[in-house]
This record gives sequence, structure tokens and C-alpha cells, in this order.
Amino acid sequence: MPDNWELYYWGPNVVGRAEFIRLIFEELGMKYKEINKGVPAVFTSGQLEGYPTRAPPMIKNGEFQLSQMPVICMYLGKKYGLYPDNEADEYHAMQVMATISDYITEGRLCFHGVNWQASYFTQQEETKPYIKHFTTNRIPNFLNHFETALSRNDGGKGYLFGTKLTYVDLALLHILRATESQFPEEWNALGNIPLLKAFKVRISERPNLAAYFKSDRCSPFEGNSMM
Ligand SMILES: N[C@@H](CCC(=O)N[C@@H](CS)C(=O)NCC(=O)O)C(=O)O
Repeated sequence: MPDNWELYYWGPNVVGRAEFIRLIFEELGMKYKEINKGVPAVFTSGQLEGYPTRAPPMIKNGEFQLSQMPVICMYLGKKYGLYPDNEADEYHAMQVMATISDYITEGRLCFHGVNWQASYFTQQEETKPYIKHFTTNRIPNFLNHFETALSRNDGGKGYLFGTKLTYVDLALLHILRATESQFPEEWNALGNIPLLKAFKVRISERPNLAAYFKSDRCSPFEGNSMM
């Protein structure tokens, strides 16, 4: 039976954590159906059948459903060949994926420093120092680390691991696009991440991804949070 994936999120027009998963399906040229359950309460209340999911994104194929974005990416990467080919790279890829998850969590937190669940627009003034701290200290800290990780494979001219694209390259692409979009001044001022900047251009130009970015399936970043 062919795989028939559904992607559950806040909506097809919301970029967020679902985008990591969309990039995998798009790169693979796989069809997927977006299901908008509207509010996370649908997940926490246990209204969904099948294995419990606390918060979106979630993927579903037949009886099988899975949440936690980094785990979904690893699962799809392994299943469809976007995966490192040796054990050391396999676990280093998981390490980078976990660090990417830390980065977006910190990035989101700084826009919601007063109330994690309330809209940014209710805490715009109070969050200014948190955002400043993130852009001044944390963006360079994380991106310098990713620059170093990339440089360790083939001088940083190809992929993070080995000689082919993996799920973690796509995740790295997403956070670089998000960072440039949300913090253009800081992004442009970052002079010490040349490999990451070239990587972002190079991976974005892959035919399926380039077509996706031009399509109406790809929504713009909202501009009021990390992504
Ligand atoms: N660690 C989880 C975080 C999931 C998460 O925070 N989902 C957001 C949307 S991007 C949400 O709806 N959260 C509701 C909640 O946590 O109650 C992941 O990476 O998937």
C-alpha cells in the first residue's frame, strides 16, 4: 500500500515547526495532506484517536501517528533515505537536530518572555530585552556552532554529513531561512558564517525545494516570532 501522509498543524499557512516536515516531503517530491485541527486543545484533550500526541505538529499514515518535530524528521529521514550512512554520523545528526530544536525554542521564548502561550503582541514592550539578548548573544553562539559543524565535513562545501542530503540539512536550512527573515539586520551583519550563508543558497536551489519556495504551498514567515 502506498504511503499516504497527513500533516497535522495549526494550518497549512502557518510556517512554524511544521515547516521542517514540509521540507522533507517537498524534497522527496511526496504528496502530503495538511490537516488543520485549529487549536492544540484537540491534542491535549485526547480527542484524537491513536497514539497520544500532546502538541502539533503530528504526522499520520494509516494507524501510525507520531509527534515531536525532531523525532518526526529522524523517522521520515530514515524511512526515505535522507539519513546518514554510518553510526557516528547518525548520532551526530541527532545531536545537531537537538541543537536546532534548542535554538528555535530559545528564539520563540524571547518573543514570549512574559507569557509563553500569549500572543507576542500582548508583551511587545516587555520582551524587547529578551529579544536583544537573543540577537546579540544567542544567535551568534548557535550559528557559530553550526558553522563549525558544517566545516567538519568536506570543508563545509557540501552537506553536514557524508556526501548526500539528510533530514538535518533540511532542518538547518529552515532555521537559517527563519533567522534571515526575522532578523535581517543581524543576519547581514554576521560576517563569520560564510559556509552557512553559502549552504543556505545552495540547498535552497535544489529543484524540488526551489519549486516549493515559489509555490503557494509555501507561506511567508509571520514576522512576529522565531518562525
Ligand atoms: N517539542 C515539540 C514542541 C511542540 C510545540 O510547541 N508545538 C506548538 C506549535 S509549534 C504548540 O502548538 N504548542 C502547544 C502547547 O505546547 O501546548 C516539537 O518540537 O514538536
